[in-house]
Formats: sequence, C-alpha cells, structure tokens
Amino acid sequence: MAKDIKVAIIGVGGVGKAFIGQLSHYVKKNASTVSISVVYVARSRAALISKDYSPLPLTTFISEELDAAGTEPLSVPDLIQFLKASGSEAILIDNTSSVELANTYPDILSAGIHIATPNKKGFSSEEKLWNDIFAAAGNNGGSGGYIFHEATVGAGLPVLSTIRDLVDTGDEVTKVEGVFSGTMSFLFNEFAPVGTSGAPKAFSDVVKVAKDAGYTEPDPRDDLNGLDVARKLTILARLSGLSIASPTSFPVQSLIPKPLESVSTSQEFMDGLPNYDSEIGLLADEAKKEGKVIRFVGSIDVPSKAVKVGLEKFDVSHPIAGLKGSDNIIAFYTKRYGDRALIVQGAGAGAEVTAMGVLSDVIKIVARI
Ligand code: NHO
Repeated sequence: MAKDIKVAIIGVGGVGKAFIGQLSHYVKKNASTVSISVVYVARSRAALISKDYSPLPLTTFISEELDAAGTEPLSVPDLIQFLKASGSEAILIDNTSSVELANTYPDILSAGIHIATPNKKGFSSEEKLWNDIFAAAGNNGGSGGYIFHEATVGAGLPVLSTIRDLVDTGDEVTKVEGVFSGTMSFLFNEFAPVGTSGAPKAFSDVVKVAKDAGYTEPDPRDDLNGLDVARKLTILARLSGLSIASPTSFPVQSLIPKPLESVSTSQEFMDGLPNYDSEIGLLADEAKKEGKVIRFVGSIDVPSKAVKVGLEKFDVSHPIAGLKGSDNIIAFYTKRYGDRALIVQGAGAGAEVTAMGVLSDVIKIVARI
C-alpha cells in the first residue's frame, strides 16, 4: 500500500512556487508508492486549508488562489493539531525566512511532524535554538520528527549531505573554504575577472547591473553586509563540530561603506555607492599587480576554531578565482582526502535550484518514514 503523507507548505514566494511545481511532478511520478497530499498552504496573511484532508490542487496559480479564497493562517499550535488529527505522517515545508517560525521547530518536531526548509534562521541563530532543534528531532535516533535543511547552504548543491557523510563515516573535517553567496560570486566575477585587459569596471556599476537583473536582495546591503555568508558558515562550522554562539560571534567583513550603513532607502544607498568605488578599486589593483584577484569568501579552520568571512586575494590559477556567473564553490579539506580537497561547485542561488534542495530533503524524509 502507498505511504500516506500530509504536507503543509508555509511561504509561497520565489522558492515556494518553484517547490510546488517540482513537488507536483514528484507526486505524479511516484503515485504508486507514496500518496502525498498538500493539505495546507500559507503565506503571511492568507491560507488555503483542506479541512477534510483531500489534496489541494498543486497549480502555479496557488498565489492567486490564496488571494481569492484564502482564510487567516493557523497559529503554529493549531497547525500542529490540524496535522496530527489527520492520523498520517506529516511534513511541514518552511519556505519563509521567518525567525518566529524557526523558533517553533522544537515544538513541531516534538509533536512528531517532520520539517524540510531552506530557511537559515533556525540553524544559524543563537546556539540554544540549534541545540533545541536537534534534541527534539528524530535525526539522531530520538522520537521526534526528522528535519533536513540542505538548501540553507549552496541551494541544491550537496553541501550539507557531503559534510554529514564525511563526519558520519569517521573522517575529520579540518578546513572548509569557498564562495558561499551567489550574489557575491556574481559581483566579484564581474568586477575582478581573471585575464581581462580592458578598463576596470566600477564596483558600484556592477552592483547596479546585479540589482537590475534581480541577482541581489531588493536592498543590496542585505548581500553586501556579509551576514548571509556568515549564517551559512555558522551552519557548516556547527556541522564540523564547532560551537558557534551566533553568526556575529566571528569576524565578518561588511562591504557597505560606513556612512551608507544608515541611509534609509536602497536608492539612497545606490546613489551614494559610486563615492566609495576607489577604495575597493585600489584593493583589486593591488591584487592584480601580484597576479591575483579578490573574492568574497568564507573559511572555517577546525583545529584553531577560526571562522571568518571577507575579501581575500587568490592566485588567478586558484579554482576560486576561476568561478563563473553566480556559482558557489565549497572545498572540504579532511584527514581522508589529505591536501587535495573534495570540491562541490555549481549554481548556488535561484528559486529552482533552491527548491530542488528542499524537495530532495522531502524525499529523504519519505524514505525514512
Ligand atoms: P520570498 O520570495 O520573499 O518568499 C517568502 C514567502 O514567505 C512569501 O510568500 C511570504 O509571504 C512568506 N512568509 C514570510 N514570513 C511568513 C510567515 N511568518 N508566515 C507565513 N508566510 C510567511 O523568499 P524566497 O526567495 O522564496 O526565499 C524563501 C526562503 O528560502 C528564505 O528563507 C530564503 O533565505 C531561502 N533561500 C533562498 C535562496 C534563493 O536563491 N532565493 C537561497 C537559499 C535559501 O541558495 C539561495 C541563496 O543562498 C541565495 C543568496 N542570496 C545568495 O547566495 O546570493
């Protein structure tokens, strides 16, 4: 008999919509072995609830349906009760960036409900939340629901599953380094490319191109402050066995010029940015004279417990220097792999590849229940 699983989806933005498209394909393809019914879809102020647990239609018009027929979203305790009352296994998909929702993961897991999410907040905030989540979860043999969050680092790339496999098979991770932000990757691959002889580009112009193309957050300061990368490093460092109090507990270089930190709108920020082009231009020139390029990277040195995020120079022959587009690259140095790192590389941002990471987590949960 097919496994019967109920799914609740919270968050129907870029990733949420792409996830619904991919889930719809998976549900059809695997109908003979697993019966997955989406019974709840919500965004901030509207929800579709299937009170009799019959499957909601998984269409790309789900946003419009939410507008037309949505009721008030359930509170988390009410959602837990609704899912438990179905009598089936249930998976919650958190496709928001809400810290409030992440704070409730321990309760959701303790109720036996599984979670798959690209939301970094639960895993990169205060250490207590991380500890509470994994104490409540069933991942390490406990009685709670399973939780997976592959897409919190490197979108659909197998980054977290790789580090878990390394550690679980007895290898020791000594160092992790790489480019962890699709936006930062694009900015520096454009601003300081390898092997160009033309006039150097102004950093502010490259930020403008990236913003207009939708590669940056609506306010590019949310990319340039380094916090997104710091959150990803926090997650990887914790999985490598380090105790990290929070994503602001280690050095993180912000690329926002001090006087522009407090301007109120993103337009004011963009207007002021050209005044600071010379500072970062100088760094790129200096590197060029040494046959190097600058890149925005993160690194974790496990033995010395040193985690840092910021600009570094790389020889033009280094794999990090040769990245293209908005690709991520993550190099794992371990006892087993020695000096030659295990490298994961590819598209690390975007709705479809992020949704793929979330769906692959759902598939892992389905296999375990
Ligand atoms: P959106 O488009 O803002 O959608 C968020 C949705 O959540 C909206 O429908 C909103 O109404 C709903 N929502 C918010 N709070 C809610 C609440 N309390 N209750 C109910 N609904 C609520 O965001 P995205 O782009 O779809 O992202 C969704 C999640 O995926 C976020 O946690 C984001 O951080 C994460 N994520 C996205 C990406 C990406 O490429 N879009 C990536 C990873 C994780 O790998 C990607 C990445 O790291 C990109 C990064 N900027 C880079 O490397 O440059």
